[in-house]
Amino acid sequence: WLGMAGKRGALIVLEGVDRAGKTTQCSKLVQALQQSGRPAEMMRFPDRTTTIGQLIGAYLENKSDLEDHTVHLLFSANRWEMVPLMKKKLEQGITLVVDRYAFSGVAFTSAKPGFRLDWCMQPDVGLPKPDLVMFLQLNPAEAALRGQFGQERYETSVFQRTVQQRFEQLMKDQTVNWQVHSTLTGVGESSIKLDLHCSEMRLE
Ligand code: NYM
Ligand code: MG
Repeated sequence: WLGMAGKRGALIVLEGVDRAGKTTQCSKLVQALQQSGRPAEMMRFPDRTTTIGQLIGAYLENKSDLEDHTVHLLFSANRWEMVPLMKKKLEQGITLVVDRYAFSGVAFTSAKPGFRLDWCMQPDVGLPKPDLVMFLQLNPAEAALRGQFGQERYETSVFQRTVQQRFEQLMKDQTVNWQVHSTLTGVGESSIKLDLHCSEMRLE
């Protein structure tokens, strides 16, 4: 664990298209961290348990329709409402492993027609900036093995291909500490390098 000086926890985000295996890798990472004696907890976005999260959940399950800008802002609000808790935990020295963050917010909404990347990024400006963002790369062979998509909104191959392209655009941002991992090998803990100096998301 290079560069993890001081006692604040690290903010580690896992990103990727649907079915990339983020949830599994998040749990493994939390376990590995805990076993190495570092307090770690998992979080996920959207957090469907809050009032805002329930609106998002109904939308994703196709039980309600929401206007595209509106739901984008709800996803962002769902992150903002967790910021006080996230900051508290990080200050307590707890490392947070987060299943999706603002990058999913931008990648999914900007995959819809008529949405510009910079508009999509704006509501998340000022969120705690991750020390590391691990992008889980789902290769086509593996995707085929994982079978058909479920019933949730966005779960079509056509849409996911566009989402993947948006993620690739976002990964060009050199101010974000991106690391690409294959779903086949998963997230190894050896290669994690952390920079705990930056604190807020910016708009580049
Ligand atoms: N999603 C997730 C968004 O569209 N915007 C966001 O800001 C976030 C965090 O929600 N298809 C999408 C990506 C997924 C869906 O996520 C639900 P999950 O991890 O399957 O619960
Ligand atoms: Mg899903």
